[in-house]
Amino acid sequence: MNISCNKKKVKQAVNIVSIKEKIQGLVVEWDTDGLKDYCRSLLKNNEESASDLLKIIGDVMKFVGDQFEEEEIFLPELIGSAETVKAAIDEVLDPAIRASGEEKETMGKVVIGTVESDVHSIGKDLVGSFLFSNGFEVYNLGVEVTADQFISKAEEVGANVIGLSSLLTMSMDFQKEVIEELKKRGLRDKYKVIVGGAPTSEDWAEKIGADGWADDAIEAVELIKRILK
Ligand code: B1M
Repeated sequence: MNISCNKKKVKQAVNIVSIKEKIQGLVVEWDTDGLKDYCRSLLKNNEESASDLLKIIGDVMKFVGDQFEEEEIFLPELIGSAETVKAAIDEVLDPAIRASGEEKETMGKVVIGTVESDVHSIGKDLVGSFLFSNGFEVYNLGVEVTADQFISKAEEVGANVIGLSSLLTMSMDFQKEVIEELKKRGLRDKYKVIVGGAPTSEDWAEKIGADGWADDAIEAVELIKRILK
């Protein structure tokens, strides 16, 4: 590898670090307009892609989550950061990904949501955006989604996959409930069901009879590509 190529790689790495620092600052300050404007300017100047910005924002939220767990910050601060991130994803990054993916042939239809009783949306939204940017048609049903809502939407749009997110130990059983409800309605074999979210695991997915489990958004895309092959 020549020197100029190495220099370019170092410059790229430095850029990513400074972009992440800037984004982290805006998120912890709850500067929603600042974050949206900064993301817009990075996209406009082709300095970063929407998918890479989503990855950076995911890392920043993990940092904020760790601070909360270590009691460095408290619930109101956590909510402020989460709302700031959500606005940037909903209003800037998701539309940018959708605009760039318009011409893509669909890889499959995925109905995704956070299960009943659980309001955590950020991880599930990242998974939805990554799927979309990889050519899937995504129906994001939001949070506190019931088994009936998942199944009705899947039936309505002719989905291939139902994706169930859960961030609470107490809401994990609702993932199982969706699978049981599919069985009751004689629809289990019609859909691939994948599960994810921090308290879930490969063992859990196997235990409840899901078709797969993914640790993060990138793995979720790979998993769905694999099981639909
Ligand atoms: Co909540 N919360 N929260 N929270 N919150 C957690 C999850 C918790 C671990 C914090 C803690 O106490 N240590 C804890 C759960 C403990 C447990 O049950 N195991 C917790 C709790 C207890 C609660 C409340 C009960 C607090 C209260 O009110 N006393 C309450 C729940 C209310 C309810 O749901 N009914 C609550 C509320 C909230 C806020 C509203 C303040 C906010 C959510 C805002 C929002 O989402 N719009 C919030 C947040 C932000 C968190 C933490 C700090 C961060 C979650 C997050 O966004 N992470 C979280 C602690 C933590 O994770 N460190 C915590 C970033 C995101 C990118 O990662 O969501 O893990 P994650 O998603 C990843 C993977 O998990 C995976 O890919 C994603 C991207 O890489 N993934 C999938 C997720 N879904 C997937 C689906 C897939 C595949 C992969 O396929 C379908």
